[in-house]
Amino acid sequence: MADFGIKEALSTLGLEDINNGSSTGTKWFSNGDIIESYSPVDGKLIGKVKASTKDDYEAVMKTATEAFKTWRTKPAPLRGEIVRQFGEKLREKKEALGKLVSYEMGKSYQEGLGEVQEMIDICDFAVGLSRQLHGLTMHSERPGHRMYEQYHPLGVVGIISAFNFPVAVWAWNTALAWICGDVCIWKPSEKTPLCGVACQNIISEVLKENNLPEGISCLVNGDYKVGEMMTKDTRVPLISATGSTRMGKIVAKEVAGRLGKSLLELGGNNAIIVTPDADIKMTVIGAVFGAVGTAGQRCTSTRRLIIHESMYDKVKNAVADAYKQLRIGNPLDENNHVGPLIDKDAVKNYENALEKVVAEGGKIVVEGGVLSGEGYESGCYVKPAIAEAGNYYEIVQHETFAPVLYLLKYSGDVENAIALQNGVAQGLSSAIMTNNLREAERFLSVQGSDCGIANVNIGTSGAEIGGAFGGEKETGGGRESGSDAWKVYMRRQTNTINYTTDLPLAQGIKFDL
Ligand code: UN1
Repeated sequence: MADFGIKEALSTLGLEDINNGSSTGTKWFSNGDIIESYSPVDGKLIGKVKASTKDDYEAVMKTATEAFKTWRTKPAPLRGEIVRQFGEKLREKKEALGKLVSYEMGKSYQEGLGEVQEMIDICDFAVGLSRQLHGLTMHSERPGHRMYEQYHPLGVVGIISAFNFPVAVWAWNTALAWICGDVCIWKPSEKTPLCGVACQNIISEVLKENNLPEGISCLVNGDYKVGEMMTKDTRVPLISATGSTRMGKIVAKEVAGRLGKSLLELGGNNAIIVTPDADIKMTVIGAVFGAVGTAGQRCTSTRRLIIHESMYDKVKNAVADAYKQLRIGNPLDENNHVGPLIDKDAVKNYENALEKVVAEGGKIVVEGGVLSGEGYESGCYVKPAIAEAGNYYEIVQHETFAPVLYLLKYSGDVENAIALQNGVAQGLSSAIMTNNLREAERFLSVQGSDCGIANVNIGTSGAEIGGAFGGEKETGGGRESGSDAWKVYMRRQTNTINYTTDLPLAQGIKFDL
């Protein structure tokens, strides 16, 4: 099989056969078990990473806590300058890192590049923000008093990220946290540990070149047990966790139990509503990319198409026809649209979902199946499938993290479609395809979509970093990346200064001595 430049990419990113998984910036160590990273692309071992032990974690935490004391005193625009340099390095390494993302995670090379672009974009955004960490000033009710608020950094931010966006989600968090004056400890998914090591190698160059102390950018590796060290740790005021709702509920409970803050970005069950006024061509592109992009493993992936009965057959046939054009295979080969699922467990979940939807009475429109034979040796390649289903089906109520698209029919008004769209436990992304202003505005109104993201004439996935990203209900309520998401990484302090010689009390209370 062609190498697709993987060897070169691994060397550009400073990856070795066996890598230490704990780092405080430029220093590396690790005493835990070996995590092997196999590519879902060809089933080959890419490399190994040594997990972090409790002692490794303690060493990292101690260094991070120390680093915070100096990092927080550096003016925010100077912290922004470090993030600017990081963005520059990412530009240099974009192809190599995009390739590694594609090879270790399985998404298409184009999507791998897109993910690195999201990192670059958030760096640019954070650089600008580093001069805009604004607080408000208020008018005091007392004469000769001044009142204002300011934002201070929180301390050590713990980042737990998922396999599906193995590099970008870390960058969303860490770029903002750094300009805010926080230091970060990142635990990447144990399914994509090399992406974590590669990112740390990139930032370590910037840290070295600027003579920065150890502890600003830290990495730990391992399974949920390492995650637990972070969630239970009172030295971590904020945990930002991305992953399943099941994981999020455990993290939320643990962190809330110690009154820490958590920023949760969990499962989605995203729908596109297709109204009688939809543009079919746009609908097909939005739905197909949404459903099969990243092999259906984005939290924003389109899981449900809610189609008006008058358009139902037309849309169903058009989407099914488009599926015939999909080429499934090595994601590094740019002729292919769909790569593998992350591993064989994911394949099993996909198969279970298809079995379940049929058992519940659903009808298969585009047949699924696991691919085998030449090019599919890893056993992780599956055919994107489409099934007609009911919104009330148990399987439709859950997030199927695979390329399975459920078709639902609605009749009457757009309100009926919105009710179906909102009738699930998750609330991340949503979309409506319509050229009808009334329908679009109703979808966006207070009685409309209950999701964190609501799009008109765009699919459910592929959000830009400039907006706040996240969702409601079982998606966890967190907001990351753009808009004012930076505020989560800081603590707000209200300051009132009296510049008179009297001490008047608020609310006009008299207290004379
Ligand atoms: C995720 O799947 O966790 O909106 C993040 C999108 C991407 C991010 C997805 N920008 O699809």
